[in-house]
Amino acid sequence: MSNPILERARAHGVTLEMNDQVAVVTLSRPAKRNALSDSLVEAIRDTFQNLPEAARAAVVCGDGEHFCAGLDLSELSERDAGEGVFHSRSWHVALDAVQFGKVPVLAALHGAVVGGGLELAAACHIRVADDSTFYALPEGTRGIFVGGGGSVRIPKLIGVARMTDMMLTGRVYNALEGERIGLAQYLTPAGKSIERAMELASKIATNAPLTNFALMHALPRIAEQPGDHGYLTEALMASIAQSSPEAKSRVREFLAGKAAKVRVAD
Ligand code: 1HE
Repeated sequence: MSNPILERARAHGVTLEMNDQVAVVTLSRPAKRNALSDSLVEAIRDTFQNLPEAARAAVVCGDGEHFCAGLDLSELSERDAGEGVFHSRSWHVALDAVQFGKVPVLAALHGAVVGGGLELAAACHIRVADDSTFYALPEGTRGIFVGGGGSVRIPKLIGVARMTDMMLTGRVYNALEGERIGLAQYLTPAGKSIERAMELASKIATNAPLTNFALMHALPRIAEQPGDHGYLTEALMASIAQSSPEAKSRVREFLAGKAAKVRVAD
């Protein structure tokens, strides 16, 4: 890999491999359970800001027994209030690079998905968990608060009440409960989340790029707009997407009986 920014990210514990059109991004600090040090957060930002042109989807996963243990607590000790604000804002930039980057991102989860690890997972577009996955927000019990966009993103997945409970009581959700309440959209047997995420990513990579763009960049903004504004944004986005040659040829293929029908999965 020749990009020096990606080389630096690799040296700081984030590796990137291309698997056909899917960028596989791995948190690679297993001895510390992929705890998010400042340099790891920077490496996530740099990797997602510099995905290869060929990437059409990405999967983010963690090396070792856990997806991610959250903030590296060893770096927390001496930060004052001002430094804390800038630290949190640097996470916002990094996780925005995941959510609002070039391609849809799937999180392949296993083991601990806690604190900042859950904030990272929540910045992804789809979460695929395996049976070993568990979720927690131990910030409450550590005397701190989320700082990586979790208070914006996590209530959108599970609601304010459940997030409040997780933080007030230290409640840990297991894999099945996590899927049931909306922390993950897919659940696989242990060790299979990466495989399933790769299958889904390969499928997503074949979508029309403008449709993927609309889902990543327009849908979350429309969902935040007053309904009346949302209808207008939706109409604009829909007309841009449907006017692309790609959309027209896909619809022609269906009408000619050459495209896949909608079917219930096996
Ligand atoms: C760490 C961290 C970490 C592990 N920072 N070093 N996050 C937490 O409060 C979660 C804290 N971690 C844990 O509860 C557990 O480590 C796990 C459940 C994730 C994994 O348990 P286990 O038994 O597999 O590993 P371990 O033996 O606890 O940890 C292995 C090593 O990783 C050990 O270091 P060692 O030098 O003694 O080998 C741990 O100290 C180290 N380690 N987690 C630093 N988090 C933007 S704001 C976000 C705010 C938050 O994320 S708060 C939540 C922080």
